[in-house]
Amino acid sequence: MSTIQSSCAYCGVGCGVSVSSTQADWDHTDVSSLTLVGDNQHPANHGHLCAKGERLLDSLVQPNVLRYPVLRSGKPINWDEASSLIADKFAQTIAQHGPNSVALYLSGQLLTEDYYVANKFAKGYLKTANVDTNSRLCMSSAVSAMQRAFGEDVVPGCYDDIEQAEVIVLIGANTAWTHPVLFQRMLAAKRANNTKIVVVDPVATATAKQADMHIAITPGADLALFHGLLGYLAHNNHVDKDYIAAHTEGFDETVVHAKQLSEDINQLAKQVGVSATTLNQFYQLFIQHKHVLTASCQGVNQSVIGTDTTNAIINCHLALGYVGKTGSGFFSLTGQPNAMGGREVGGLATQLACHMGFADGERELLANFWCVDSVADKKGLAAVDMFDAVADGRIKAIWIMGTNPVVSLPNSSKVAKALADCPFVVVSEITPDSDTAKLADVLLPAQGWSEKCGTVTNSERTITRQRGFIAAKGQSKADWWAISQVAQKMGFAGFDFANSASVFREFAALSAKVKQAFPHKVFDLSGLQHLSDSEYDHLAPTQWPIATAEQIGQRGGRQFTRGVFATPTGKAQFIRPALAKTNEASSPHVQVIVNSGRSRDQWHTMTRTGHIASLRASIPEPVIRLHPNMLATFSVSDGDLVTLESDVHTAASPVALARVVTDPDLLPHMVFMSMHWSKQFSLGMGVNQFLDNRVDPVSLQPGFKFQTAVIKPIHLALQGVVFGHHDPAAQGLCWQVAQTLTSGICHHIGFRSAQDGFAFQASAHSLLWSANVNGQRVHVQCNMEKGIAIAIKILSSARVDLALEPMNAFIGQSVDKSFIKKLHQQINAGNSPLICACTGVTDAQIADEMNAQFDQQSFHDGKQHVQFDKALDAMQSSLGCGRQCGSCHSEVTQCAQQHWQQALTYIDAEYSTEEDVA
Ligand SMILES: Nc1nc2c(c(=O)[nH]1)N[C@H]1C(S)=C(S)[C@@H](COP(=O)(O)OP(=O)(O)OC[C@H]3O[C@@H](n4cnc5c(=O)[nH]c(N)nc54)[C@H](O)[C@@H]3O)O[C@H]1N2
Ligand SMILES: Nc1nc2c(c(=O)[nH]1)N[C@H]1C(S)=C(S)[C@@H](COP(=O)(O)OP(=O)(O)OC[C@H]3O[C@@H](n4cnc5c(=O)[nH]c(N)nc54)[C@H](O)[C@@H]3O)O[C@H]1N2
Ligand code: SF4
Ligand SMILES: [Mo]
Repeated sequence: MSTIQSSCAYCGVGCGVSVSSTQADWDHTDVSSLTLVGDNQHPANHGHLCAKGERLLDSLVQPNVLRYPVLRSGKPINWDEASSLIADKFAQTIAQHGPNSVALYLSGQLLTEDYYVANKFAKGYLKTANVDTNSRLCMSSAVSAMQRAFGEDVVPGCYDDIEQAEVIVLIGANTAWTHPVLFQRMLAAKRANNTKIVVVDPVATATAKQADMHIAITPGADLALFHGLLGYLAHNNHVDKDYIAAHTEGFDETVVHAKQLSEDINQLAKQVGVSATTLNQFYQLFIQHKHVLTASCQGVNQSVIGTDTTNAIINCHLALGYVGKTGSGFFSLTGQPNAMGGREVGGLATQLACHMGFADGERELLANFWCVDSVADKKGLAAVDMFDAVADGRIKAIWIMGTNPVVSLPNSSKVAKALADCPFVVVSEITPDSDTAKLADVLLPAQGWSEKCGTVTNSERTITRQRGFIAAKGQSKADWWAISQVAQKMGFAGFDFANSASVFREFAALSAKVKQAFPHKVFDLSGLQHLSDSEYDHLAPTQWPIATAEQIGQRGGRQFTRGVFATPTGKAQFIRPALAKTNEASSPHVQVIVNSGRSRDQWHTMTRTGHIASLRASIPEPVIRLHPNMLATFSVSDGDLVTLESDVHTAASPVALARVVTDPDLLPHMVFMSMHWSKQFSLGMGVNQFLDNRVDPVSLQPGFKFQTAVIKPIHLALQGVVFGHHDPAAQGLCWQVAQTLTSGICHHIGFRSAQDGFAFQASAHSLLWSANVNGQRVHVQCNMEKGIAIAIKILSSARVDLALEPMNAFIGQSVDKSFIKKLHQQINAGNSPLICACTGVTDAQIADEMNAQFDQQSFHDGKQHVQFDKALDAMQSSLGCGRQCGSCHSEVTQCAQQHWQQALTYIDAEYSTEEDVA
């Protein structure tokens, strides 16, 4: 048995994984001979993983992997042809229209080596800074705020602060689902040290439910909340005057405004959306405790006032004098595994490598280092502007790498049209199925996680080696290699890298030069510039700054601890927010605010997790969560299908976007839809087609979380599921969602006209009958070929709840009397929703076990003495649910509570009936 250490492919927690193989030869290992566990040596996770991390190996068994370069016509070509074609097209476009007519759009899921080479290619040789990344949609408000306050994009704290904090405030972060391993660490700190967890989120999320305090904030009011806090601290004389005087600038101007805001606490509380008592309690936490850690994520970043809001949070820590001190200060939770690495190499159009800007001295240093006359002379176009420029023809050739912008950018239909019309689109992907890949003129096969090799940097500045452990499929190549090929074909020197180690060494050497020239910068990889190939291969997780080789494998620790910052004066900056701005509705006809984000078990546009049956089971179809009070306003009921209508998108003949699920955890007037759905999985596509692309003026990050739209019900005559053969282009399909099961794929379908529904895949060789699911009449059609079931269609007037896996097992069986009887029974049995993805435990199993516990306890101790906590514990011990990765803990508890309550109500009813009879 041999083992390789690597890092998880998903979120910015950056967990280490250990992959073991029973075969000695790693190059030819197939996935089935591998096992994966959390790396207990890794400082980020100490062996823990979440449900997505645990299923990393399943993600490799993809239905459709891209194996060779291919043209839009479908014609495969070889790498030599592909790189020549790209080099020619880019060179011609630049010759005719100038360097800014081309662009690269990258991703926080690329490795640092890929990112470095892409930046060198564009900014150093193509002479354009039109290189942006999906991190613009993700981290740029935090980046801009840290640059403004600290002078550099440097997260001061580290994960160890979690155990040192007395209070952890999570702002706009559903950490229980999105950074699960860190959240488990926070819960452990809560159990061990009584750490208070506070969640600021308009939604009572799974995270909020496990917190000590939930501030159900009015969307966008975080700025008022934290600017008000600064005023409150000043009013109460609870600011560190010495620290402010010695280490900061701009306090006086900022605090004047803050004090005005907090003067009338009742008015402020109203603005924030909480009671004055709650607001006072929240503010007092900052006075009563020294060690308060705040951590923010997309609820803050993805806002048109995201940068000001983040600075308002940082201002409070500066006023308290707590930046870079143990267990306190500001922390930014990064989204993607290498969002931080991308920022280090200058992945954003608004910066150059190693945290440099476009000042003359910085550009000169870079040009000298790369041995070119000059580098790009000004900032390039950021994501949203970049695709606007593609749409209006300013950009004529674009290379998209490791991201799916047709799904993930706001106003996505415009992005799709822009790419369809763009003269030359290159997409580097691991699958040909992504919505963006479908629009590529040249599609390049990239090595994915498990094949590729390089480094990533997580939220706390720790660099971890991502190591390949499977032979690359077909002709797939590292992204840095693909860029280097094209660069060489264009005649550029400096792209003859032998391996990823040589790319990394060059980047670290550049960092050393930058540190030498600008010693106030914190970012420093000098200690890594002389790594040999073998040292690079064996590099242990290392936190930057790394000044000397002796520091390899160590933790660089907290930054700005001595109050010296990376600004020209060395002092941190208070930033006065532009208070005139608010997170206004984009339309005067406010109907609902559309909030969007993540689900627990899926990753982004689902290209890597949509095919994993166990991760698909919890939310099989796209849903829009809606407060129950709003159902009447939109004339919809739970389970109905709807679409949205907004200023940017009014579909002429709309298909259904999502199914309504009522959710009292939301504020009224707010709906939530996940960002995950796309054309690849759902005919209705995703939420981004309805969102406008307004951005924060400083960070240029889109305000995804606050948009307005109208809900439109879509009435279907028939809807249901088809197992086995499916015709996606059939007439009248208005709802179509593909779901991978362990044994195949089924499709959720719907028709506006009953005629179309009955006609769907009608065949002379089919059996037709009706059945009953929970009292609901359904139509069954079983198509056969040579006596074998090839398709089973179930349709009804409303949603049909079926156990999908056992239903699909009937496909491929001989159709005889016993088949029909069993199928009929299976349909009648209906279904129970999945609650825990790790163990596969369903609602029905939890109900059964809770009822059994209830009966047992009431038998022994009497009905008056039953204890929920005891039953919950016994149920979890028996079923194992909620105890593996822990991210579904709150859903398991809620589900158990519901069934417990039912059991109690049932008993009450029994008692009252008995009494009545008596
Ligand atoms: N399961 C899973 N985990 C992931 C990812 C994934 O796709 N799936 N993606 C990763 C990536 S790239 C990222 S960026 C992170 C994102 O991680 P998070 O930011 O934690 O996730 P989101 O669901 O985008 O949004 C967080 C919360 O912001 C809240 N919010 C909306 N408006 C406001 C507001 O005005 N104020 C406040 N305070 N809150 C508001 C939403 O209600 C939501 O609960 O997750 C990472 N982890
Ligand atoms: N409405 C709404 N929209 C959002 C958000 C939101 O909260 N709400 N969140 C935004 C945020 S924070 C983010 S980070 C983005 C994420 O959005 P995207 O970046 O568009 O989403 P992914 O699905 O991660 O796309 C990554 C693509 O890269 C491919 N890939 C995987 N590995 C490799 C590789 O090694 N090389 C190459 N070349 N390709 C690879 C995958 O197959 C996949 O298609 O979405 C943003 N969009
Ligand atoms: S928390 Fe989960 S998704 Fe994030 S890095 Fe760790 S295992 Fe991967
Ligand atoms: Mo992100």
